[in-house]
Amino acid sequence: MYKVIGGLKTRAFRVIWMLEELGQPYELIPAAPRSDEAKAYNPTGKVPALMDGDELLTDSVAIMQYLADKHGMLTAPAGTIARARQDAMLFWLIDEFDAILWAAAKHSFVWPKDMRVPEIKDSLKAEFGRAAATLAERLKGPFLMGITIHTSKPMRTTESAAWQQCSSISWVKLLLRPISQRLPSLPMVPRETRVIPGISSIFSGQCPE
Ligand SMILES: N[C@@H](CCC(=O)N[C@@H](CS)C(=O)NCC(=O)O)C(=O)O
Repeated sequence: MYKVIGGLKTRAFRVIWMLEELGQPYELIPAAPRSDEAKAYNPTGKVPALMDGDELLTDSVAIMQYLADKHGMLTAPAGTIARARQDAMLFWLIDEFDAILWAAAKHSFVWPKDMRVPEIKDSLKAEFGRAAATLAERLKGPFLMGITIHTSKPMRTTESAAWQQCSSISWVKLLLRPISQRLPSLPMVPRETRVIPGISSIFSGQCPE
């Protein structure tokens, strides 16, 4: 059985969602970022990590793509044009949403106060607003990549739904409005998340760690 290392309020959520979608059993080892438990699996202390038998894998997107490839679901096959476009969307989301939100989170509540540089948030806000407007333009229907769900979906929905609940970065919700208007269901808890044990804690107004 797979072992997922990390908590639901971290990027481990993406891996858990993927395993739920794949119908694969897993054991959750709820290690906090940088905890001794997390370091026992990943020397950097970052979560998530995944144990597949004796093999340790790290980085949520790499783990999700590995699982999708291995089980032959939720992804375009490697070596196809569709896969290249799927990867392009994923990497764009990582660059333009994940990285910016993570930087904003670090300077808002993750890092100790003496390490935060609040002034940086104005430019992060501008960058995020530009990315959100671009994403709204890229949407051609209710899903990012057509009607098939795939690896970019957990990421997109985690970022948008969970972060919209996040009151510490007040502009996130505002700047995602153009996307929400095109995806009327986006602000709501996605249907699939209801089956994940403990998921309600993510959507209860707490910011991701
Ligand atoms: N790119 C990595 C980022 C992992 C990451 O930064 N995880 C956070 C929790 S969501 C963490 O462990 N932070 C602790 C740290 O940065 O030291 C992934 O997607 O798995």
